[in-house]
Amino acid sequence: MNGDTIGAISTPPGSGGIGIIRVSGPDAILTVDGVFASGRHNRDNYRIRTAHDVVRMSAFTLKHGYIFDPATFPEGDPDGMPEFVDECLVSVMRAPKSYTGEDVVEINTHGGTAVMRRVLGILFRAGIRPAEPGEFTKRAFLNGRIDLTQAEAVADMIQARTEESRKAAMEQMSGALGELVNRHADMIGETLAKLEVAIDYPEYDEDEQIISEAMESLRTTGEALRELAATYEQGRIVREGLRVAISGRPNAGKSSLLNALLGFGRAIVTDIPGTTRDTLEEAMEISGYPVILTDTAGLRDADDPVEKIGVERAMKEASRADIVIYLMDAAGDFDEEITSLGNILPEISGKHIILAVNKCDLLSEGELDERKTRLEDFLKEKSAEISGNMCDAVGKIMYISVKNGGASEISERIRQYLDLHGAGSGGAILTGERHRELVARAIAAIDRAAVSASEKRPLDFIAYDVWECAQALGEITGRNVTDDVVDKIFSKFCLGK
Ligand SMILES: Nc1nc2c(ncn2[C@@H]2O[C@H](COP(=O)(O)OP(=O)(O)OP(=O)(O)O)[C@@H](O)[C@H]2O)c(=O)[nH]1
Ligand SMILES: [Mg+2]
Repeated sequence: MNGDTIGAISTPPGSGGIGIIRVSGPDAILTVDGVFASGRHNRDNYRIRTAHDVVRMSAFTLKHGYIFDPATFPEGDPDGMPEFVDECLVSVMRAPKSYTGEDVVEINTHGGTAVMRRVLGILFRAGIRPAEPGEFTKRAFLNGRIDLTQAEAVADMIQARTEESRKAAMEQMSGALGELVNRHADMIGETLAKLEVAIDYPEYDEDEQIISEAMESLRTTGEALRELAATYEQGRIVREGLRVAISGRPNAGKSSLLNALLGFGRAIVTDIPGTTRDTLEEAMEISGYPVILTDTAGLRDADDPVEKIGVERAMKEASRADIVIYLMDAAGDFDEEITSLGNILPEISGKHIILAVNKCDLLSEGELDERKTRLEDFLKEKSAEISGNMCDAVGKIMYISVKNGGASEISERIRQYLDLHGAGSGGAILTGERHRELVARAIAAIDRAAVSASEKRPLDFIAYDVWECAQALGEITGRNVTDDVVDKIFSKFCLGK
């Protein structure tokens, strides 16, 4: 248990209907008691000093009253009243049944900057200290209320901007990931204990049997961890968002598409090729997932130095995207369009590509058919050199008109992609890079143990790798982590959480 009592504003900065100041620690109740007068006792100097309105509260109840500044009792006037700072509601949670596992008092004041700053100042003068970012949640972890994955999920929940991100955070906060990891950590722990016994008592000559049992158990854990590791890609989309770059030659209608997808005129659109020169990023939500859309400069051999940089950035953006929407201008010089497509294909071959021919409204049916044939013939010819993803896109070339609602067909494609690659039906998924690294470390240790076993190396070799696996798993849930790791995790939290 921590000896000191901490306090912070837990609601976001700025003005709001209410603001919550949270106080946690052994002196939480007494400290707030000393600066609070219940609505019944606020007119009576003697009652204010002696009623102990907060101390008398039962856990999980609310009391209405006033926060006063004890420094403002007038000197030399035994009947004098202190200054009332704000009208408020106070709630009490008693250890160990609270968020932190300690005594917690929350003061709901009006949500103004001056009010909350003043109340917090009064509490600091009364002896509590400012909480560090994430310190309430850190105490919940240190006091064993939650494991480390649950604590991290609290930060994810606060940051979640879309429905799927919220769901993933909720799943992890309820302990799904921690339970899965702990289950396997326990199994690994048992295996390790058996190996250690065998090492300590070599006279029982059962190594073969022990090793084969150990390998069986390691195999089970290895499979589960591999399955878990495979969810990271979904987890990354949930957490960081799906990156979608809009790419193509100047004037293809990229910025028009961005605007149409977003539903407002974010990017400048003109009929002058080379309008967009910088990359332009905007977040949106599709199917409950965060999607980061990027409009880019049209790809061409630019003379203008600024445009040149823009084209470089456009290429970079395409190469780091999950999905590249490649737009072609049906009404433009189609030979040029096809040549440019041929040039960019090798650069984006690993991506999921949505290939769309835009401005089809400008062509007659005959003209459009002619272009379709040219493009499809070109891609067939190229198909030997292009990757699976691209072949997939070739079969699904879109002929659209952004002017006439083509963006909704594109967002439907993105939706389909997310249905396939998104988080799906729940269960533990890996959203954090820290977790991914540790799972990979645990898998690597299991693989090494398997090699040692098959090469009939001494038991301690195997035991060392099993230990290493247990360490990695323990670091995920926080059963064994260094203070440095814990500090680093919680320092990323916001103040008051
Ligand atoms: N007829 C027609 N015009 C379109 C369509 N989509 C875009 N345009 C027009 O094409 C022109 C270029 O559109 P932009 O969205 O600026 O094209 P861009 O690809 O961003 O161009 P750069 O920024 O120069 O690379 C504008 O005049 C748009 O109004 C469409 O589907 N049909
Ligand atoms: Mg543009």
